Amino acid sequence: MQTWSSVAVPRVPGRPRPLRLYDTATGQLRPTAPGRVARMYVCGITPYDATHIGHAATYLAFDLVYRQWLDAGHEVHYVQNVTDIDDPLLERADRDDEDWVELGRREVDRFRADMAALRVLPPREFPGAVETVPEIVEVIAKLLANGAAYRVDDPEYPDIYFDRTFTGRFGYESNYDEATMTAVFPDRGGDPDRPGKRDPLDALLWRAARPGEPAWESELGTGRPGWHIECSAIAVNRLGLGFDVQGGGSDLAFPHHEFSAAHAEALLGEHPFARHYVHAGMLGLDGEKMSKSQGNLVFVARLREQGVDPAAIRLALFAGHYRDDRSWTDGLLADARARLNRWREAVALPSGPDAEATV
Ligand code: 5CA
Ligand code: ZN
Repeated sequence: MQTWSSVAVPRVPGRPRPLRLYDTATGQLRPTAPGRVARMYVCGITPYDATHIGHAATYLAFDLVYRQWLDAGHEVHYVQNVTDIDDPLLERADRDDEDWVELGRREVDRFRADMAALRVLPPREFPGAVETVPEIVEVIAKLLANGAAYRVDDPEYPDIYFDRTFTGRFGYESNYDEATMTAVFPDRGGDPDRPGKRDPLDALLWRAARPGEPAWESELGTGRPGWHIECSAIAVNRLGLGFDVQGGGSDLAFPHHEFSAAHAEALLGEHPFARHYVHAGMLGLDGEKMSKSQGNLVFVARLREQGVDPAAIRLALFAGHYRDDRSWTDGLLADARARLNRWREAVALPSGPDAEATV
């Protein structure tokens, strides 16, 4: 897919310091140690609704990683996917009696406009799941061939699953124990009760075609890819194994990043998928979880329509620590707007900002 427009990155005076990031897998704050080309994969949107302030917070966190590496003299190979075929997209299209392709296209357009307005640097590659179905199929076929994947015994819907015991490392990325995995799996796209699975936590790789659902013909049969394998295939085919940062919000630590890593490691027989697993905290609204069901989503586009300067949104989201779960409030935005005005006034002074003044 096409990305969005980039912006000039100013040179920052002084010597760059090595970037240290908290890694979920090891539970440590460790320096990133990229080669000449730093490699980063950040999980992209599922385009069934507009970009909310939580998405923006996560992409801004990784925008800082990108800019810090640039400042340190690295070239950055940044890949971000678009999950343009998955259950939530189909459910929304169904609800609104809209074509799922149209819905996805419109929301990706809006996402691009929001990211450009927030001056988030675009990824070098921005592939959608639909355009990468052939490469995902190839990866699943290899997993079937090497015994990491299996078909359920169901002649009507012969879905393909991943055997989570295959690599012997399952759980290393999230560090979740069995009870926690079992508790969160159904809420995050898992299907523990699907008959025929070897283990309730095994993840779907290929969903055989169901009536009325979009499907692709392939050597695996007619169907569509599961979610985790999408990111796994897209990442390894563009960045290789052992890339520097796998990123996303903390809701992706399990099962999504656990399985993305396990799939790739099972495919290539090497470890690790990524050297750092970096997770941004969840943004809520006034202390409540932001969710569609609660109807309390704050959309970036809506704020922009209301005349809020995107630089103030950026500043408000950077007012908190990227890893903390935190709340979006009117006060947070008001403070950021005031701070932005103060900074702009200071920069515009003929004498420049007063070094003694407090912010
Ligand atoms: N397409 C998948 C990833 S492959 C997905 O999770 N899409 S998403 O649209 O639901 O989320 C896009 C990104 O925003 C993900 O990195 C997700 O972790 C992050 N995100 C979602 N909700 C929030 C939130 N409330 N606060 C912070 N980040 C969030
Ligand atoms: Zn992903």
